Amino acid sequence: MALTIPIKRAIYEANDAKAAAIHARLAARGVFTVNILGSPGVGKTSLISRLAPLIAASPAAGPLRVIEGDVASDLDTQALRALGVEAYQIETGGDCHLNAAMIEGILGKMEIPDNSWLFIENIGNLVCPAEFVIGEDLKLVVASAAEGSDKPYKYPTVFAKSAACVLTKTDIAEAVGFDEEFFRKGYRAVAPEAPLFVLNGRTGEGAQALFGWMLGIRAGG
Ligand SMILES: Nc1nc2c(ncn2[C@@H]2O[C@H](COP(=O)(O)OP(=O)(O)OP(=O)(O)O)[C@@H](O)[C@H]2O)c(=O)[nH]1
Ligand SMILES: [Mg+2]
Repeated sequence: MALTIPIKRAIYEANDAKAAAIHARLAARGVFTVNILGSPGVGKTSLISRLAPLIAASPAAGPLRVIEGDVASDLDTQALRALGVEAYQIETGGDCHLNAAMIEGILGKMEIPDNSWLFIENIGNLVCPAEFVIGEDLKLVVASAAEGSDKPYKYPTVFAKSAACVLTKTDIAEAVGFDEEFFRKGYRAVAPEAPLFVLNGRTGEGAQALFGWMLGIRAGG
């Protein structure tokens, strides 16, 4: 224990410094970086695929680049590329979160135009990814009806650190017994000021409201 704490602190401090340098470099070129967090299968890639056409339809808002984080496979990157999205894969080979060094590595292989949106889909996990900054302007946490209504109570850190929550799969709320009021109460307790957007990742319903909010935040609102 006495040894573990200083080592952990050193890991966080080294990561924080690298992430701050990444953020400074990207922000200087007007790149807006969003770290997308949430459990496996919650709808993170669906969210990106729903926002991508809205971004493409607003050329003044800047182009989109995506970094996909997964323990293994490039399935999400291939799915996004099939939609015409420029996506790049990080395979962690076992690590349960992305860190700043991984982002620095992949950025060296990417061409990111000035004023781009940079979406980074983190590893599906509600715990570790919340502990590592990776150069983002903001975190977005995705939660789904299928995971149950109690997630903000059980994993408060990721909800508290995110600028907004996106709730997916409410179309199957009844089938899975999701109590949206209880979920909202828990979320409100850990993130009193942050908005909650409902998104159907299959139809795209709700994506416009989320995108409008992101545009406002990016513009400094
Ligand atoms: N019914 C329903 N299904 C959804 C919704 N959003 C996503 N899905 C489905 O949920 C499954 C997982 O979605 P993904 O977007 O791949 O989830 P993910 O969070 O990127 O998954 P990982 O990258 O594996 O962590 C897919 O079959 C989607 O079609 C939704 O709002 N409603
Ligand atoms: Mg995914």
